[in-house]
Amino acid sequence: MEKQTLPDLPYDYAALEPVISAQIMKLHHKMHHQAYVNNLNAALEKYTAAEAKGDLEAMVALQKQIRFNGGGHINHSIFWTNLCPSHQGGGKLHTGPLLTAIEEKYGSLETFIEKFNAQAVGIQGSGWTWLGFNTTTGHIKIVSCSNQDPLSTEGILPLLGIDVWEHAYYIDYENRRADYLKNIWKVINWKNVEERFLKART
Ligand code: MN3
Repeated sequence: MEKQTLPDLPYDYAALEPVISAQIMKLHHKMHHQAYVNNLNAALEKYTAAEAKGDLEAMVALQKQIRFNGGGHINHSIFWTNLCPSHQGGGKLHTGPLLTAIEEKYGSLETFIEKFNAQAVGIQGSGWTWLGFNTTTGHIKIVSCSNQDPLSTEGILPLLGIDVWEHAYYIDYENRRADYLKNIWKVINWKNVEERFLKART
């Protein structure tokens, strides 16, 4: 298997200020995400070796590490593209099929954001809240996942994920997770979320 690599951010580290500081973005991308990639590659290498030896116990034991670090890599790779500076359109969703789907299900974008934030504030410990697309029902859904569990393992396609691990906000917001969640909507790349929605719907 080819080595996994850290994707570049589609904007500068300071581009999301003042909602998310350059300091957080740099640490989060260069240190945290990079660590998930490194640990994933190490675990996959061990897995390949165990598989070659037919060591089933070692293969099973490695699955926790692969899930955690692979999930971290998958989730952050989506998260970076879900964000964009406000001067490049971040935070703006005025029309289109995604807004229609949100309004059909939640009444309004504001109500959707309230419900999403209520779930995200309530996550105990570390995790993510997602807007996902359930391919079985054909509907969008707000779902929370613990740790780095990827939403796709729930059978739901990820459209928009918000990282509520403390490393995502603590330097800027300290213990005020609710303030981080209130502000992050100013830098949501709705164009990216809508592209994911249209792709998921087909
Ligand atoms: Mn994170």
